[in-house]
Amino acid sequence: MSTSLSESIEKRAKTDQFEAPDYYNIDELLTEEHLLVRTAVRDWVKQEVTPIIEEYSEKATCPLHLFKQMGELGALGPSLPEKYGCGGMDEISYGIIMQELERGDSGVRSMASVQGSLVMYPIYRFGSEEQKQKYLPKLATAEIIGCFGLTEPDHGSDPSSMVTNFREEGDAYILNGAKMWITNSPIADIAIVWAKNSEGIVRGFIVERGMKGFTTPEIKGKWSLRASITGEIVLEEVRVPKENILPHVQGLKGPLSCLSKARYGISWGAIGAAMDCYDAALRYSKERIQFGKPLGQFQLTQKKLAEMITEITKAQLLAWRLGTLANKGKATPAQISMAKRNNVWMALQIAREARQIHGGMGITNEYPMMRHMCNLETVLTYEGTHDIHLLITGMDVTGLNAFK
Ligand code: TGC
Ligand code: FAD
Repeated sequence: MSTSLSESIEKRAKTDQFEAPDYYNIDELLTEEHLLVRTAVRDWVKQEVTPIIEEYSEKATCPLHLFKQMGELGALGPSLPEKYGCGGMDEISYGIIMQELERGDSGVRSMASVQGSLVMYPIYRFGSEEQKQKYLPKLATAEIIGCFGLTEPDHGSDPSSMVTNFREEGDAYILNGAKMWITNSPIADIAIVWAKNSEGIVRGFIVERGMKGFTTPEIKGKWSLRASITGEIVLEEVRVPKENILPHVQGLKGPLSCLSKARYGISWGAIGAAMDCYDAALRYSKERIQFGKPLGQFQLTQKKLAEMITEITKAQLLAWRLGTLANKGKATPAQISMAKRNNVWMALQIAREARQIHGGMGITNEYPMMRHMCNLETVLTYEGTHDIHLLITGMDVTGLNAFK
């Protein structure tokens, strides 16, 4: 490592003075286990993510070495059972882990969300016992990396129109098609791929790296989520053994159930990004002097900070309540949509306001707002766009379906 890089890493490690806001004493609603998990992940983010993340983002490179460390932390599949090498934690702990990871960077949270909620969860929920034993322990430690292929070049918000298809041939299924915008695909050892048969029935498959006809070109040129690697999945007559189909689900509710799990995590994760921006802005507003007084003494700055903490507090309460429902298995997909939509939008607005409070300095990599802001444009789009989630709420309250 060059001296200047190691110096800058050391400086960033020292300057991560993050203090999480808790205006409504929400910590009192958390258990000792929740607080322990939070401390472990928060400390890890300070030591391992903050010092390097600007550099990796600028270079549009994924910090792959963090996967194994996240495995050791128990951040991959935290709420899946211990008997498969997973954390066996509750849904609030899972949410808190996502919050702390996204406080570091949305791309780092994405690495964990995809592995845990979109790869391990479908194998756990819809896989055979053999599949669970074969893949889950290795995914939990990041010995292998997975990705989730639902979106296609011509079918994003409307996955029911997917054209990726499979047919039966002897002891295998033959897959053809293409998936687009797939987090981790270029580095993945396995891919959960959703495809339709000639009758239009959607099934999930575990496709392994090395199967002939399976390729994963990288998508370059992203201004957002630059520390996360994204690619395509191309399937050309890929022969997938019959034992690699997910036996226990048919239809679109398979992939959509996985999305519910991941969207829940994002509703917590976005709070982390918002807290990081608010914390930076609050500190800066007390330090920066203009017109002979700190920025924080101007009413307009106070308005910005007061609105930020109000919105963060509302989002924290929404996530906590959703977590208590999820622990009882009672969080509905529509409730999850509301929290994902509200909390991501809230975080994006806070990133913008916090950037404004920093003036010109706010556009530099000395502060995290621009990186969070750019990342949050993706978070607003993936796992169902802002408007798709609004229409899910609209459908839930009216009983009328805007999609059909
Ligand atoms: P629809 O007829 O409403 O539903 C089909 C079946 O699925 C059930 N269902 C759900 N089940 C569990 N969780 C959910 N969230 C569910 N939503 C629907 C539904 O009950 C039904 O079941 P059944 O038994 O009756 O068959 O389906 P639709 O085709 O009308 O679609 C509705 C719509 C638009 C809401 C859905 O397609 C949608 O959510 N679209 C958005 C697509 C999306 O979110 N894509 C995300 C791709 S993955 C990703 O972005 C990963 S980023 C990862 C990272 O890096 O962090
Ligand atoms: P479109 O569906 O074309 O939507 C374009 C615009 O039209 C949006 O504003 C949308 O809200 C609006 N729109 C669409 N339909 C309606 C409607 N009925 N009413 C009103 N407005 C509508 N997918 C995966 O499967 N796996 C992954 O790992 C994954 N990772 C991703 C990583 C990144 C960095 C990104 C950017 C995306 C990722 N995605 C992944 C894909 C993501 O889920 C899709 O981008 C998203 O679902 C939107 O699809 P689309 O981009 O095709 O936009």
